[in-house]
Amino acid sequence: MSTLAAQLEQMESHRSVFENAVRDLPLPVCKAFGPAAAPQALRFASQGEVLSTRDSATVAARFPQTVAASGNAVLRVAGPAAARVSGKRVAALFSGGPAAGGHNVLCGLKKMLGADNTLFGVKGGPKGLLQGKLFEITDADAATILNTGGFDFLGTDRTKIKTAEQFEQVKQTCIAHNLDAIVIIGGDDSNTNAALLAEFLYTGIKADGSGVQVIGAPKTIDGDLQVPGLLPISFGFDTATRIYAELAGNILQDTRSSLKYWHFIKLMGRSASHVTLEVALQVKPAVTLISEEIAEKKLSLGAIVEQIASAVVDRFKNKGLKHGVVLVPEGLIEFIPEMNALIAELNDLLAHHADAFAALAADARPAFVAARLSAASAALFASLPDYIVSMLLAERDSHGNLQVSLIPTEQLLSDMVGARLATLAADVPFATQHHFFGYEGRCGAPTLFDAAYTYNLGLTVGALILEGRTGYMASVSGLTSGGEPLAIPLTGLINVERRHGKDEYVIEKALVRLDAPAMQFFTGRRAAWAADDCFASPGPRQLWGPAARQIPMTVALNEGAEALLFKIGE
Ligand code: FBP
Repeated sequence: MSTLAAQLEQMESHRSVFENAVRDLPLPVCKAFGPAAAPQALRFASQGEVLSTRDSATVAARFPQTVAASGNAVLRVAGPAAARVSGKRVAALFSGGPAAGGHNVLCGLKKMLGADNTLFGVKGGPKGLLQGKLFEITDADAATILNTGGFDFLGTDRTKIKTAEQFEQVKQTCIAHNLDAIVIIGGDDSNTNAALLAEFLYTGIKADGSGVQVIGAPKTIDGDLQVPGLLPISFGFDTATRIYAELAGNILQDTRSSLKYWHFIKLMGRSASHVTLEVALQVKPAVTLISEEIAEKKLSLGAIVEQIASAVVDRFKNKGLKHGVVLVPEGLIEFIPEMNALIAELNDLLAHHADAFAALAADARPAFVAARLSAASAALFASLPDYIVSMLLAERDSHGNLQVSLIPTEQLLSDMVGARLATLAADVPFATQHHFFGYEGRCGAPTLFDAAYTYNLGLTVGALILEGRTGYMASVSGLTSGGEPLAIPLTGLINVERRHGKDEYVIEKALVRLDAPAMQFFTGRRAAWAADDCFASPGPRQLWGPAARQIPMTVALNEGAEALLFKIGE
């Protein structure tokens, strides 16, 4: 075999030139942990910051043990741990959609637990926990997965642990593996599940009557798990938005080169428009829709179409431009008031008539639903193209959410803009292309920001477990000023929300605030971006060199940072 052929074979199974190099990338750690080579365990204490929500009283009644223990107080570092804890058995799992940096949470956790405690990985997400699919994570495993993207080391799923039987199964897994702690690396729903498990497992699990600790870690590319002043962003957001921004930047460059297309780009992010706002700030396209603004201004579908059509006409008439880019947030459809009312009716209807609906043939379902809708919603439903109707009736995910990633809003908008232009300005050229950037961004190699952030999150999770804490989500704040590990009491974030026709405990999604500095900056610039080509091409993400330490622009603006650089450990 030639030398080249041998080299190529050696690259199989995550051994590309890049993957080999990236494993050696040094990661900074927050000063509180001491030397990066041997991070120290920590002692946490409350400084009197107590969290509350509008439903705190109801939550306290549902979570009496964890609320009594934490007092819903935030924990900050009080110094190094007094003594080394050993013999703990900890199981960690991924929950929900993948996000870059998950592997580094495991690596940071493994490093903090050290050789005298045991870390298990749970295969296949919460379902794997129910089934007891645990295996020990070794130092060699951690060295292999360090700085690599994806969740493929463990896998993930969207099982929500909600029935008494499921809680009992978790208990049996804890007993069978003699666990001391469970780590749930997930988004808002998964961290709500972590709070429920922390309460359920609080006492009486082990032979001596003690419980099993539960700690969450904030993951989701959507960026909608944020706590002002305490959790600036969830991990995975930076990597996903940098990947989308690179692709959108390439498309903008193409529009200016080929001079003939309007590209409609839908961006993942579920309900919140954080991803879309971040990509817009990075590439400066002609039109960007922000769902939260559309809801606030109560813009109808027709008004949104009118707005895009005007931009198309103005760019052509004023500058002769036949091209442009429209960014569309994934969850837009739920924020258009008349669509939101329709979806709410559909959610209730599908929950209450689940069996009858499931028994129908696919082509009979729209009529079954239409007959049970209010007059306004039925009229809207009848006006929508088949490709939207079938997706509105598609199965909800296990948390009761409409699967917005399946709805081709970008196609709907461009079809409607095309139809509007035919009557408004038939002389204006309007050729279109459509894209959906979503899955491409979830499993890429983490940016240096996500790699460092998640490693420090893992260290924080480990320190909380060694200190015996339960019912908290680990966080690292102060990302542009050194980084500060802290713990947020999960019950301090929980509200009661109507889902699937029932009241449920949830951590509310953090949506884009119209008065947030990042949004304000965007609204101040967007008219200029619409009038002419002002785009920037952010290029591929960098792990070495001057562009490596960039942080998300929305985070920098919202946190009042002085520059676009993260400074963990400095
Ligand atoms: P999480 O909130 O679980 O991290 O999921 C994020 C996400 O990527 C959303 O942006 C998207 O709507 C959804 O997952 C897609 O889910 P699925 O992987 O089940 O298709």
